[in-house]
Amino acid sequence: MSDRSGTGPDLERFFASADEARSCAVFTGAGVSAESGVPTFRGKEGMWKDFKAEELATPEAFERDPDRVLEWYAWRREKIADIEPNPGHEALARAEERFEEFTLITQNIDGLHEQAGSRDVIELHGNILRDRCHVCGSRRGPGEDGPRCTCGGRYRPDVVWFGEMLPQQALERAFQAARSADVFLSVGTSTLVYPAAYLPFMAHEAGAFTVEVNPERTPFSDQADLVLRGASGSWLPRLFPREG
Ligand code: BJW
Ligand code: ZN
Repeated sequence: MSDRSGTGPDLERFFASADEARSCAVFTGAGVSAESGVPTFRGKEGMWKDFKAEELATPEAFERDPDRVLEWYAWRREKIADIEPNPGHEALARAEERFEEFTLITQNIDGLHEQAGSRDVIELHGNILRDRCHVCGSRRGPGEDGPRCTCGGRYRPDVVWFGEMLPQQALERAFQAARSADVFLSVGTSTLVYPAAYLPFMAHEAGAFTVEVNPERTPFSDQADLVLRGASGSWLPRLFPREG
């Protein structure tokens, strides 16, 4: 048995649903990495309080001033290089073992879920550690250098900018997981950026027991079956304790 002491009636509702559940899907945003020291996009501490998201994370910005955009990503890669997963990421890596079917869907581009040991992560917005050619789309991993691809196009981070399509297979798998989940958690996301933000609503619509973990209200808060206000690094280890 795992340790469920000190949980209270709210968490009992989660455990009752989780015990019955065959499938669980978890949807994460920048908030899960906040306690690792990665700034979020929006809100008080957001890294974009000095930049507008829409100003730098767009193909138009890159076409207008690639050096400026690449400089911003270089700065962010540097920031991410030294950080470690936190207890929230670790709890989600453990959660894989608890359900017959488990799907982790992230909007994050920092690779921290994989680093914490999650094995099958659906990355909806790409990964900052890879590059891809802005013209032909060919990808390259970390360590490969030079601004241009053999086709002559410029390399850019392999992430999804505003106005760009999400990777289609990843999005389809995520929609399918949200529709078929018995339990669905939405963690650390402002739930403002679409199409990813459809996921919790789809899960709710399809009848999942839905949980929101976030210190702040979001557009999904009113529909969630259970709202846990606070940091994911403290809630997730209580939802998915170490077996002991
Ligand atoms: C904590 C915490 C702690 C703090 N513990 N929690 C309707 C339908 C479809 C599309 C649209 C639509 N309306 C508009 C659109 C277009 C647009 C969009 O959604 N705009 C909205 C802003 C209105 N979407 C797109 O353009 C998407 N593409 C697309 O739709 O293609 C089809 C199309 C093409 C052309 C025209 C129209 C359609 C692409 C979206 C790509 C988003 N990319 C980014 C950048 C990635 C690269 C990079 O990192 O540089 O992805 S933007 C940024 O936002 C990033 C994030 O993944 C994403 C979501 O943010 P997230 O993760 O929720 O972070 P925050 O900061 O917003 O929130 C953090 C939360 O954590 C807060 O709630 C805190 O309270 C909480 N928190 N500490 C737990 N310790
Ligand atoms: Zn190319």
